[in-house]
Amino acid sequence: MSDPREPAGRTRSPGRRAYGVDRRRVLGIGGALGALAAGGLTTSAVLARRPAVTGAELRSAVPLPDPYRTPLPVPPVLRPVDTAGGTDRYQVTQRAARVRILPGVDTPMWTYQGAFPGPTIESRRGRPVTVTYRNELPVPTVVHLHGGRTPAASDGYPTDLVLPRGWREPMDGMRHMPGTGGMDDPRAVVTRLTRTHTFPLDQRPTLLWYHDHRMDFTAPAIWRGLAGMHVVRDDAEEALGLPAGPRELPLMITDRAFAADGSLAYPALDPTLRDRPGVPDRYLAGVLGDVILVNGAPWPVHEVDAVRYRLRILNASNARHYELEAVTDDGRRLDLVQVGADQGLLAAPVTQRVLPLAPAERYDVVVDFAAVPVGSRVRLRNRLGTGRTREVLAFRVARRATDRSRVPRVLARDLPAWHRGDAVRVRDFAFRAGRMGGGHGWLIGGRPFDPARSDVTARLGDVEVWRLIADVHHPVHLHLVGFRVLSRGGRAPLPTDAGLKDTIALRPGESAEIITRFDGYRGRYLFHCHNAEHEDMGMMANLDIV
Ligand SMILES: [Cu+2]
Repeated sequence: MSDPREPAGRTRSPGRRAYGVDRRRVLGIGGALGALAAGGLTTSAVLARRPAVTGAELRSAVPLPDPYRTPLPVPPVLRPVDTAGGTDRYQVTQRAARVRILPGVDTPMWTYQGAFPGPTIESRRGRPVTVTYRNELPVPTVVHLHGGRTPAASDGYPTDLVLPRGWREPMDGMRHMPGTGGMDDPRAVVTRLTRTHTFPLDQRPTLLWYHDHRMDFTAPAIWRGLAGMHVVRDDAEEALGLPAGPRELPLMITDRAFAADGSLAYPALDPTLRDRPGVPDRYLAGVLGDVILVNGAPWPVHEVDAVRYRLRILNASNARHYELEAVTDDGRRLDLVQVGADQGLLAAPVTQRVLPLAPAERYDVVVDFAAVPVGSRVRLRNRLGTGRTREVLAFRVARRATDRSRVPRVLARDLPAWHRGDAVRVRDFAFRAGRMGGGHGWLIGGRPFDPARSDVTARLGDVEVWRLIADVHHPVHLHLVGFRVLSRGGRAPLPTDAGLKDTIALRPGESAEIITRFDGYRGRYLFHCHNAEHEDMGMMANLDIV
């Protein structure tokens, strides 16, 4: 039987780790659908069931706080070290730190600048930013700015590692490199200790986020704390009069689980995250935690005035999906007026009652607390959760106040209007578990990721339609470009598909069509599933823009 994972034309150098066999072995792929297949279900039976949850939940072994006691933190905005010459220059150190997440106990984490989430970077559209990342962690790192329109050299390709001091391996590409699943990647650009990324930020204003993207180890690295937010602003958006200042809240939602000593629980096969990637079979569909954190605080509460607030919501969870609704103490659901999507403002506001939020998706919504009695609460709840994971965040309405904010009927006129007829190509991609050697893996088009293989070559400036289909939940993310959703399941897109996206949540068994223009920069980029465990277990592909 031919092995579709063995790319044609690649030679195997003597002594090199055999890519296919070794990677399969280190991932323990023999039961990649273990979590779904528990109880002896076959793959087809699992797919027929269309599970509501993709992933398995870890249980914390430490007493958990009651919801809505911890104040909501807002990550500090990072100050540039230099602003000369029209560029804002930042320095960020990746280091281990003890972070107070649960009351009375510190949690050892891997952080940007000692905090979780990392500091927020605020920038202006078209004003370049450079960030020098310094790696003081014990393992290689890679930083990707999710949603950034970034030159390839600064995009954080998974093999463009920054090695820590003392890490032993050759610098020429990825040959025999420990901690990469035995992958070779001759195009990798590896540095030691630091790397400076250049972000032109010539893009629509929106909420981006930065996170680790290291080959095979993205999921545990993000889980340990390597994630932060980045807001891009411009004058036109500020002139709209949306709620601002303390009435604009960035909200990074994550789920985590904690061991008895307060440390983070995560089922890594190699807890050092040095050599052997992957998780036990039970967690191969994704790792879920039983504690919901917003900006790093468990089920926090935030005091608000009885006015409009702009909530900039990011799901930075590895695998957990949410369906958020805003519910008053007397059981009324408040409107969530969506003004923006992953890639910035909508053309016009769309009133939502529920926000389906897949990993890496963002929603920019305005919620009006004016009709909520002072002294009562509005809870942001997750309809997909059970027990405590139904709870996310509460707002306590403290006082009446004047409100000069508004939500204009027209928000933006610069949304791309691509039509099917503009597309020079239609491509099909299936995101599925599949046969991989003797077991299952997470595959795109039947193949697991190989950095050295060419998967998609697109011409700069071309418009393409991509047809995507999924078996279980797969949030599909394209680097570099935003896209619009043309259809879902052969029908019109959902109201929550409005605007310009960079991540689309495919639900079990669902197909969708997206349209995009490969615009910006030439070079090697990626598209992948943003279930972080799937991504680490093969569900990525190269996107070469030429
Ligand atoms: Cu996936």
